[in-house]
Amino acid sequence: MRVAPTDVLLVVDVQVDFLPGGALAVPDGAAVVGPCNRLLRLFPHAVLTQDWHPPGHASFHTSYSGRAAFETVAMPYGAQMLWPEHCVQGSPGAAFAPGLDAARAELVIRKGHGRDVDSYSAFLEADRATRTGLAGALRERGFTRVVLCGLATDFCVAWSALDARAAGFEAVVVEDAVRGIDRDGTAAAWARMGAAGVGRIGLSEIASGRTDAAP
Ligand code: VGL
Ligand code: ZN
Repeated sequence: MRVAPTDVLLVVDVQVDFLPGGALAVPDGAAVVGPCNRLLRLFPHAVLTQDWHPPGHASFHTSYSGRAAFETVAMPYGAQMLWPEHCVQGSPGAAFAPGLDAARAELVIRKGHGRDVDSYSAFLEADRATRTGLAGALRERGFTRVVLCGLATDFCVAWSALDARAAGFEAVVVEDAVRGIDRDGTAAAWARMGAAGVGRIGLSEIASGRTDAAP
C-alpha cells in the first residue's frame, strides 16, 4: 500500500509497563518500537494512545479482595479480565517507551481513565457506550483509513481495529509492528479482525506516499 493523505497511523499503547520488565509486559513487546518509529516516519499523520488508569482502577486485581490477575469478574458491562496494576496515571510505567519517536504525533488519546470502566479500544470504552471522541476527531480531519501498530495485538490493537471498522473507517494492522499477550488469544484476534474486514500488511509492503520520496 502507498500512504495516502487520508491515512492516519494509530500507535497503540507503546508504554513502559507493556515492555519487558514492565508491570504487564507483552512477550517481545520491545520489538515493536523500531517498526513503530519507521511507520511514524512514513505516515504524515499519527495519533498515539496511552493506557491511563487511576489508582484503584476496576481492571486491577488489587482493587478486589481475593482476586488474582488474569481472573475475570462480572462488571455491569460484562466480563472484565483482571490485570496487574499497570499504566497508572502519571507513573513511570505509563510513559511512552523510551526510544519511541512520539514527538511528531498530532493527538494523544488517553483511555481507561474512568475508575469503573476499562477501555481497550481507542474509540469506545468497555461499556460499549462511552465514546473517546477519536472517531469524531479523525472524521473532522478527513481521515478515512486507520493503520494500526503497537500493543497488544489481542487486546487494545484488536479492539481498536474492530471499532475503527464499526465507526466506518478502513483499518489495516501492520503485522510486524504488533505483539500479543496470549498466543491463542492473538490467533483468535486475527481471525475476528479478518472477518470484520480489517486488513493485515507487512511493514515492507508500505511505501511512502510523500512526493519527495523515491517511488
Ligand atoms: C492492554 C490489557 C490492559 C493493551 C491495556 O494495551 O492491550 N491490555 N490494558
Ligand atoms: Zn489497561
